[in-house]
Amino acid sequence: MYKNIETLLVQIPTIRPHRMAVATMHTQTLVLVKVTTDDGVVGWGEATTIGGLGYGAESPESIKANIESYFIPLMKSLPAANLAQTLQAIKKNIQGNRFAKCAIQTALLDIHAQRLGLPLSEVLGGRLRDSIPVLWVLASGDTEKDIAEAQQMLKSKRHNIFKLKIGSRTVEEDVEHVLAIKQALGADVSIRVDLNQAWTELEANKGIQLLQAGGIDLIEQPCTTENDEAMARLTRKFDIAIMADESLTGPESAYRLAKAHAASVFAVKIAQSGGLLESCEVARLAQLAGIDLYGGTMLEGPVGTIASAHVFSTFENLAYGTELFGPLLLTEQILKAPLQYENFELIVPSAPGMGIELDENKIDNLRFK
Ligand code: MUC
Ligand code: MG
Repeated sequence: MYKNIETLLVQIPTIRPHRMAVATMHTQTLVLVKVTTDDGVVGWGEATTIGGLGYGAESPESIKANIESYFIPLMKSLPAANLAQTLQAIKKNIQGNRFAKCAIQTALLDIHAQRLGLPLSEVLGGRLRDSIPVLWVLASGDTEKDIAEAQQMLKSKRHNIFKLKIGSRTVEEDVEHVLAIKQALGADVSIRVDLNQAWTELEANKGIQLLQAGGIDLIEQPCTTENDEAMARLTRKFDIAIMADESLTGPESAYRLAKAHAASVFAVKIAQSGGLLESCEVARLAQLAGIDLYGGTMLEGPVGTIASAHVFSTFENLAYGTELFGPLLLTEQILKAPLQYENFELIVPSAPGMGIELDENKIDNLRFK
């Protein structure tokens, strides 16, 4: 039986403003879920999103309310704390709510893996790597500041791949900004851009041509989620990798996008996929369709980040690496021991379950509402 299920909103300042086409973040609100079984095993999950309702259809407040009003009564009504039966009951009784579902599933898998005495990755099919590459997002909004930030990251061997958030200025201004950074960092450093759906197809044609000629490696979600046809036309037209991010909302959308050849790379996100198991299904579909993989983030704190790392460690193809830098963007990690980022990679923990220990005193101090 489930003894206690708690949803906590925790607000943490970012180390600098993080500017994206959809929002500028000065703080991040983590949505944490703590599940305790009647025999005392504790599992954690996370359902963090970006910019309130700016990025997706679930906000921190709606996730908390829906977990408290619908998930918890349903889970407490079940006769046993059984992983598969709980997930089946949630699937049958609750529509949508992918972020909330992901947080609950993460906590249940954490409990399950701890009971088996195995790292979470082994419950998901087994890890193929003990560490994964992590890029950094340059999003200060200022070209010189971004170059200085990137140079610092290269020097400290923390990141050697960079993603730039563009789409809030004109195509020409954005291209100028991106290519100035590419030139300053040199040919060996991979630069990608994320439009967060900001471009029309016409703007995308103009912008992608210039960015491809300037040596940029990847264009993320140039057009809106409603415009799979434009994404498909751009994928066909350009050699540069075109990645689906917001368009990917779980296995059904992965199947639809793969059939339409609407991307050459998928950004897999555990919350957008609706869970860790569903993320593995998205990856499998991509693999069958010959689509490359990238491990995405909703700028989660350590729980969502490490859950994602366990998932991504199992992918056969992780051609474009990951962006699991969320905890590094925050001024506080809320862990007893910090995550290990070294040599441009994040180490996937090997202790049973998720393999991290939360600092509940720190969490209590940062809780709000
Ligand atoms: C997104 O759309 O990729 C990931 C990194 C970042 O800076 O924002 C997120 C969302
Ligand atoms: Mg994106």
